[in-house]
Amino acid sequence: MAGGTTGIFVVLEGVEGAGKTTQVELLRQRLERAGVAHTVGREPGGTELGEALRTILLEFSQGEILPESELLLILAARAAFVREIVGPALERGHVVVVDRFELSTLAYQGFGRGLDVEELETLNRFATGGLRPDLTLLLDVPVEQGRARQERDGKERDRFEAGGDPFLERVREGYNTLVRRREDVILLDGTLRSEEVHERVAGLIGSRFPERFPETFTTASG
Ligand code: T5A
Repeated sequence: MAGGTTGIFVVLEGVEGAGKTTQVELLRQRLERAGVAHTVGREPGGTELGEALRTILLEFSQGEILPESELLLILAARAAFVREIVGPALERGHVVVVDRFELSTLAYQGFGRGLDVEELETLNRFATGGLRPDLTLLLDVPVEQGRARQERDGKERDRFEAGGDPFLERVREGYNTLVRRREDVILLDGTLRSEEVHERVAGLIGSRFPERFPETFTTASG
């Protein structure tokens, strides 16, 4: 288990509009129905400091944020999130489900912004104190499909989305490179219907950690 604790740490990843938030919510509902103690969160965010930094990261418009500064703001939020939320929840034996974590940093700040990926891994370890997810599920959708979903919602472009398609294409390719390097990251087809993606997510988690979930967790609709 992550960091020698008793809980399970699961992360949802993917480009904008891949369906992470939807899947975190469906999973939260299913964990609740199954009576499994859980904590959900998102990055950047999850703590008072993290949410304040999230506002800067997504909305700052008074000038440029350099990639190095962006990285350090993200890591500052992560350091708080891990120590105040994730670590204590894992200690209590919770299943912790998080919308984005360190893989986002490698994909966005590494492959997207061009910072050195190995250096990012070192800095990530500093921010997390070495805590790693037990399982990361990468929802893959084409960039234009993710954007179309957001446009359908009327969502305004944030500072990352303003990077445009070439930036987001590098991020998506980065994710797909990382998934080939990492055994703890599993690729899922995010273009399927939400309910279908959810059944796959629940099935994967249930079969990966059978000791933690009642059998009903993996059967249809939990
Ligand atoms: N960031 C973050 C970094 O650069 N580095 C880091 O280390 C970290 C942690 C956070 C930003 O921060 C950056 C990356 C991000 O740009 P965010 O708002 O948390 O921003 O992330 P977004 O990806 O922009 O969030 P979205 O909410 O837009 O995307 P989701 O969560 O992937 O998508 P979701 O679930 O909200 O769905 C979007 C729409 O699609 C529909 C939903 O109903 C919704 O309308 N949908 C589907 N439609 C059809 N089929 C499906 N399977 C669907 N799933 C969802």
